[in-house]
Amino acid sequence: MPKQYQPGLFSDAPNLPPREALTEGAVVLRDYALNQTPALLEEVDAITKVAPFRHMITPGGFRMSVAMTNCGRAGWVSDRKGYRYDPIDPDRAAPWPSMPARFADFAKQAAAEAGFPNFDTDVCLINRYAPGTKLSLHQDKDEHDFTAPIVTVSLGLSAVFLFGGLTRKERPRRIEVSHGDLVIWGGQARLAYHGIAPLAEGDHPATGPCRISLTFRKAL
Ligand code: MD6
Ligand code: FE
Repeated sequence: MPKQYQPGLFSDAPNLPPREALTEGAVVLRDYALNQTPALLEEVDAITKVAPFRHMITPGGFRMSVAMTNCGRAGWVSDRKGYRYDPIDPDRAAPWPSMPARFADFAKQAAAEAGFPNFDTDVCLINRYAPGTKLSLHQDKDEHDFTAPIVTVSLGLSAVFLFGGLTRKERPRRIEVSHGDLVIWGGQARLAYHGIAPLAEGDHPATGPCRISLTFRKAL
């Protein structure tokens, strides 16, 4: 059966608002990146030609289903020793590709729009999700500086973003994120639990059968 363009996971839902506050310090900006998605994806292509997507190993010894790479002054890496930011790509024994100016400028503008002016990102983690791939609920706490927000950009297939509270007990909200949507969290929400539900099958004109996310942090 040929795969069809996926109009949205909830195609019978009414139009979603361009801006939706999730909690104090966390907001969804829908379509915010839409006019820049071709340029952002061109940068992803250039980065992954140098530092290809790979499946990292968790400290517990499992292969992550999300394929990852990085650009910037360091990259988020996971292996048997743990999680960390490393200025060297361990697969290539070389520095990560540098952060494109377009990435840093875009992240700064988006963070300001969400109420976090002067966001000075130094790391961009690039994730690729195939259908069935998920990212379990977790907190981002490997960064040195929790005063800076996290800015995530969704490209390609839609996904359900899980956004919980500051404890694992709080049941996460399920937010549909589509091509060009941003989720930004910081301030009181900086350590909120979050994740991605298993990706549905589909094919997107911009990415093919996958979702790509960019997550900008200030890690160092
Ligand atoms: C996303 N990614 O891909 C969200 N966090 O939309 C993450 O939250 C994330 O991929 C920490 C480490 C790796 C990740
Ligand atoms: Fe995360």
